[in-house]
Amino acid sequence: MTTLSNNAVTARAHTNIALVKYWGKKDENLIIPYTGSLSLTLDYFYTDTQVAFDANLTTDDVQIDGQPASAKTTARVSRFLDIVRQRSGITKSAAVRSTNHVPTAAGLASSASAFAALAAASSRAAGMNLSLTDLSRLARRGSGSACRSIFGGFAEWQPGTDDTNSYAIPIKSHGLADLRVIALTTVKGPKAISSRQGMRLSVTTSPYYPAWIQTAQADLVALKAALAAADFTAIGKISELNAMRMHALTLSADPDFTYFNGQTLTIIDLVKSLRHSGVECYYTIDAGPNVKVLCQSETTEKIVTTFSKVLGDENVIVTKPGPGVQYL
Ligand code: 2P0
Repeated sequence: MTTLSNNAVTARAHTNIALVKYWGKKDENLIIPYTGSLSLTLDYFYTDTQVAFDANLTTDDVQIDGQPASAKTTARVSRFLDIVRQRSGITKSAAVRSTNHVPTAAGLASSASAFAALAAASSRAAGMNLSLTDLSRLARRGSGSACRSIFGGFAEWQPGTDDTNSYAIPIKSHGLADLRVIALTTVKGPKAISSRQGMRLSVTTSPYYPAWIQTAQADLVALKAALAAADFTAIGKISELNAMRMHALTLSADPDFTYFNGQTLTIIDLVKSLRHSGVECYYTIDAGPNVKVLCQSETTEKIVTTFSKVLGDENVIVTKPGPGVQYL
């Protein structure tokens, strides 16, 4: 990445995968969720973002992966930068250069790593020196899941009730060093409904949404106990069930929708048959057709071999727990 100017700041943030998911906002403007969520930050996929506030610019100049960002993306970034400008007192526009380190075909770029990196780089470029808690609060304003990517390893987003108390905290874990997440990329289907739209539809039309609030809260308590006990089986079971409960909200919305495609269902079946044959693994799925498989290092090779045959080597990526936000 070329350096913008002497006062440019560059930050790196990694993506995260939620094991107990965030699905629904109580406050859409401040991004306050109905329920807490808990994720694992991954080492393999990350975003590097450089920000420089520049008196010579009349509007924010945003480039992603070497290309000018679309008007819609630039407007979203500018709305976020407005929060930073308001808090820091800076009035200048900014140059933003962002690079996603994701295999090009995989389509695994994430708003979590993007807004975590943007929050870190832009706040420091504006002269603010925020605590990790305040960085998490700021990242949340860009994209809810970004508040968890401030931290490495496991992170819990505590829903809170307003801007001051809705942020992620790190969750310590011991005995889970050999946990692996295998990212499986499926064929691209028709453009998926965005998470934002999908959540709104689920909250406003699924008759199961109240049940989601209850079960997600119970899943979070159970997952934290499983993490404290380093109980891989319990972690896997809770994660899989929670993912399917989230996807049940899409199927029960009006109009109904799904993020799954045919390959998603094939992968689910394969994970279950691997498990029945004694290879312990579990799946989780976000707002798209790709699947992430949770396993331990000893079974990774067998699982990779199985899925490489079905999806091709380039669509099977092994990831490990990754670090929190860093300045480069
Ligand atoms: C999660 N997802 O917990 C859930 C599970 C997708 C499925 O957070 O509207 O991009 O920007 O707050 O963070 C994706 O939603 O949504 C997401 P906004 P975000 O990871």
